[in-house]
Amino acid sequence: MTTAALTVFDHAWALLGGAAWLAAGVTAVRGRARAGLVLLGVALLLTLAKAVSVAVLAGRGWWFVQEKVLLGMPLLGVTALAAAVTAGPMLLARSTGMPRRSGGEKVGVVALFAAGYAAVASFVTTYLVGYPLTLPTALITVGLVVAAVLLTARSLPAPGADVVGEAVSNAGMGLSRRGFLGVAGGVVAVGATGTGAGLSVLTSGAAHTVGGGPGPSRGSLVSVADLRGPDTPAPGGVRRAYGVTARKAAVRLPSGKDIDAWTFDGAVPGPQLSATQGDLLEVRLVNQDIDGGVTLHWHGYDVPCGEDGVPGLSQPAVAPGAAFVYRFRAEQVGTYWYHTHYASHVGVRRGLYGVLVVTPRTDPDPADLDVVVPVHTFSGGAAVAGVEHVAAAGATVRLRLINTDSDPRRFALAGTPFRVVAVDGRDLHGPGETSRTALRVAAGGRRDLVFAMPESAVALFVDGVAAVWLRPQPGAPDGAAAGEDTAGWPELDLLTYGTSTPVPLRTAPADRHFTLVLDRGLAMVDGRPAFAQTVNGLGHPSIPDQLVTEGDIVRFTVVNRSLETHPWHLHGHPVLILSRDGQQSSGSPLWMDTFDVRPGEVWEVVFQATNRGIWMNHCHNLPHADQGMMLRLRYDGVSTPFHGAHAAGHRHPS
Ligand SMILES: [Cu+2]
Repeated sequence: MTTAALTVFDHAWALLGGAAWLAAGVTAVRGRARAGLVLLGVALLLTLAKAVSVAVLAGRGWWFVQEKVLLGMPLLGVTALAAAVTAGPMLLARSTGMPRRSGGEKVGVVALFAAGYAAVASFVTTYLVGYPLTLPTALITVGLVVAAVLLTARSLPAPGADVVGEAVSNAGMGLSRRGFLGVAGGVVAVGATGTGAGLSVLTSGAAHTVGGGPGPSRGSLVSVADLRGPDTPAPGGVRRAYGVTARKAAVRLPSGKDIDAWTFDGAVPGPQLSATQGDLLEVRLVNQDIDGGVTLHWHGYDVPCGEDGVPGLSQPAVAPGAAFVYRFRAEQVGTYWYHTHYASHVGVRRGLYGVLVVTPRTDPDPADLDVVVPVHTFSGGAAVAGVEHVAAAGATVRLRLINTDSDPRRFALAGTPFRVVAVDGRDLHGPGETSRTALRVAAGGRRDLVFAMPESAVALFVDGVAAVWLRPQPGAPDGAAAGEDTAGWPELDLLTYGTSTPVPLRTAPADRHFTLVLDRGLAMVDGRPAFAQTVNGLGHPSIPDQLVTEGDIVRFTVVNRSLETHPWHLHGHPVLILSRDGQQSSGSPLWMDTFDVRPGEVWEVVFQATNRGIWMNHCHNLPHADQGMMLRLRYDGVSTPFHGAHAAGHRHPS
């Protein structure tokens, strides 16, 4: 069973168990002993089921169960046991008409409620707090459960007295009528929760984590503003100057619908920026009328930090009427894209993105037809649909697939075998031919496919819809490709695709190792409490910076505790995939800048810190990033003079 399914079952057992325990308590108060006995049995079974699911989940990793093992299960276990040994005999005696043992009844009923509160508390701590469990959280939880138990005990009628009405009225209105809070309840509730709350304030606010490496040195600071690209091309390269204007424009989608888009140069996608390896790219961005601001971030391209286009971190946002010039050498060959990084959950979705393709200086095997497919979804439909190309039979075709959305996309190429020659811009080693396999591409990710054009039509399906057609001659029929049911095709697993070749980084000991546990929970985001997308229980900008030293070999363990997919994206560095859920990468070395961590998955990745700066490290589901799921990787000795959107302690403009 998948870890995600186990998590769902664990939630279910906790909620159903809580309901059964509370129902048993209410039934016992009402004097319906037989029903109470049945509910007690059901509650015990559900508690047992929860214990089993927690035990299995523990085998998947401590991150998935820490709060359950340390807090939820002990609370539930103690109270369930107490309920079984006190309420069990009492209900059995009552339902069989045996003489009542005076005094024990109330204890049994209170124990049933206590188990119910514990089960609910177990669910709430998992759902709202998660990993890591902190002492303040544990104190607050225990304090609230004990207080609820004491309140219940005080509100219950004396043994033999009647009945539900009184209990209910005590619970509901007794507060003002009788001073219903007991001294003990007050002390426990206020004491534990107050201490917990106080501790949580005192212990919050770590500025950075060091991942087992040394802390910050007192070395002289370099500003990211000075980490700019060269202003000359590499020998043999040329200077390629582009001007790109961000502006609002009406755009007609292939569906025929007109939308009010935010564009680069009035089109979506924006202009394709092309270069040959070694060229100098010089891109002058002008913001005509995009409120708030705009920047250009070179997704997956390892530019110097000052060119990275993160507002408030590597530059100020480019305000309406202002401009910014980006300069960097096109050293990396491959398929990339650029997009605004200012309130990007809004800006990219509305159209502020474009394509960047860098080709090798000498290509021994150039494609006859080279097609870029930047998939983007607007509320009025897709930006890629109904596209047609012609390539003569036998011609080499290269498709550059780019997912510019915030959700994963499923691509399927029907009508021909193909090879996946590059992932996230980086060439694969020994990619074999495959056919009738689908490609899942993370938000922000890219795949380059190459195939020889057959004598019949080829269709590229995106999420089950034929979006791009390639025909051997104009008007050639759809043929067999049209009828392919690509939904049933298996997904190509890149961890086993291609052939292995040694990469020293794979086995080198890590200088620093950071664990990122992704989840949802209550956390502060930009100074406000929210049901946030969290990293290690915290939301941006409260998540500590990850500190690295230039040259460090840095390992990430990325754990997804949540029930949503998180496409993880580190700026400025590709990461080498080591394993997913313990399965080692055994195919081609797999370098990615955006990897999809699905619910319940654990990824191990490694990279070398060779690009000085302060870099965003975030979920590329852009609404998730906005809801807290982003942090910074900071090189020792680097500072930023900018502040705002992505600097710590400032409100994210949106
Ligand atoms: Cu996410």
